[in-house]
Amino acid sequence: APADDWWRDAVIYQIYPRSFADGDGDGTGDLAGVRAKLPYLAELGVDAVWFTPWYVSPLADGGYDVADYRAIDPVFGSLAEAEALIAEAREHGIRTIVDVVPNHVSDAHPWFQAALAARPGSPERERFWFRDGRGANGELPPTDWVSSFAGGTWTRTEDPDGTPGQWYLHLFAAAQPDLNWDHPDVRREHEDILRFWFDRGVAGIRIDSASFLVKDASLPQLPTGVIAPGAHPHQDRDELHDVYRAWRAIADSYDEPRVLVGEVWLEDAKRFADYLRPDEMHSAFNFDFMTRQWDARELRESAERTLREHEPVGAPATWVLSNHDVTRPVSRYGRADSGFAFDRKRFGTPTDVELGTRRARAAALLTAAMPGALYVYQGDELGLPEVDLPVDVLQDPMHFRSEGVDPGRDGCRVPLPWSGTAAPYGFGTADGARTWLPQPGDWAALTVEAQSADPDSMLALYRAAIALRRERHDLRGAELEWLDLGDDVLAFRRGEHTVCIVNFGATALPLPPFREVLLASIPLDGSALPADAAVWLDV
Ligand code: TEU
Repeated sequence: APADDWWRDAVIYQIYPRSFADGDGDGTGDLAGVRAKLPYLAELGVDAVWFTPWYVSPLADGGYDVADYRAIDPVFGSLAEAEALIAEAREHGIRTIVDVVPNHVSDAHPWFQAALAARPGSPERERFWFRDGRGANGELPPTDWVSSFAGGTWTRTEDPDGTPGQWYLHLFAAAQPDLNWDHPDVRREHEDILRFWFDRGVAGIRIDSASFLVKDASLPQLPTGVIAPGAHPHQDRDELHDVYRAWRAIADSYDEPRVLVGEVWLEDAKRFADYLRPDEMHSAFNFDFMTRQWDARELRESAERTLREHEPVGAPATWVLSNHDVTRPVSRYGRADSGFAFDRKRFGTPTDVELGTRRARAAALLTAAMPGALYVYQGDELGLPEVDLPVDVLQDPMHFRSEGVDPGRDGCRVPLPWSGTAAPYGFGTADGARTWLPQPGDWAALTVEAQSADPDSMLALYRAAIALRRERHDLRGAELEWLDLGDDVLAFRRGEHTVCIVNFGATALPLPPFREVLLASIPLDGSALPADAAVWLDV
């Protein structure tokens, strides 16, 4: 493929900077840490890294509350370091994707501070959604919309004299006021932010909450019953496409075109595909796959649907087993119901980590054999489980949903173990430094150091799979042919000579004739594929 098309079959590694690697030893990850680990990423074989937000932020939502989009938070480093990192990564053959958060800003952002200090109806307030409340004294929120985090989507402000004032809209936490995308300042500002990062050599952007942004300015109540496509007051509105067309034009204006990857959550296949039109985003995350159970029929249906949806628009499919918002695969695949990625309420239900690990290994081979781009969330290549953290250390605003029944998303955000046999496992080395979230005491065998020495480790499997994917021509194309090897089996051919088989059944599966085993998720005994295992064959 031409270099400009690198994103079509890339392996993209997601870095959550707070928890990846700690260069200054204060227990929080940083850019110095990432720079020191570039050889690790190069050896893993990834084509690009995507950084979740590294900008100046109060970190009320792990950085998805941005106070300054053009500067790096001092806890992570400086802009000069980010520029050095982008250039050094490129020398290792690794491109950089940054997260752009357009739906909202931090309540510490100067625009919001100015809006709070200004009068109702002032130009400063028009960049957000400030409204009077309902009720005799404005004591009721303007609408009954429900936040993705806790409670409603409106918070009441105080006037300078301390009396209750207007309300402002936030689809997420109260610390994340929503921007008004009808306002020209908001559009212009984000176009400038894009150029700012593209000019610094980033190869693309990941667009946060990309189907929100635009709201019905009349701010109606949510209709009851089924909402027709395009009729939702704050999701997937038609005007969004103008925003992304403008962004695409900016991305395409560079000699080496920049890539737009959207976080687009939509049930409707047609509406989803609209974001992938040739003059909009290059690609969007496919979340359907990770919300499915460990079941051959479900996963095949999901994969078929994804490939079918992408084909007509010419965009590559993407494969995502997890990210910083969902339960780690090793834990969810080890549950009796083999786990829906978002249902953390069942977090307390027992997990068989050994079974989960076995399945997560098979899932790694399954997704790495699919046509399209593969996303790997940091730590999944080490087979880290979800961590059952004590309630008093939880920081995620989502934790407060359901009165604390939901532990939130911190369990998949624990700092990575690099070396040694006890916490902090090479993360946060300064005297007495504690990692920002505590690591479990039993991670000695999961460190990069330990796994690098073990040819059967999860890390070794990921390295081998990514290397084969890169070398083997069959695994580069867009075609996939399903093979029928039984109800509990998922099998497909890629190119002429490569077959991937996953056995979801309870008993070993006799393999069809083959020339060579290219890679197996567990050691094979003769020519049978054990339960919960996957294999790549040369046929
Ligand atoms: O997530 C968007 C989103 O829709 C979330 O509500 C998601 O459904 C939830 O996290 C699933 O558990 C993005 C980011 O990925 C997330 O980390 C941020 O908190 C959110 O936007 C707000 O910026």
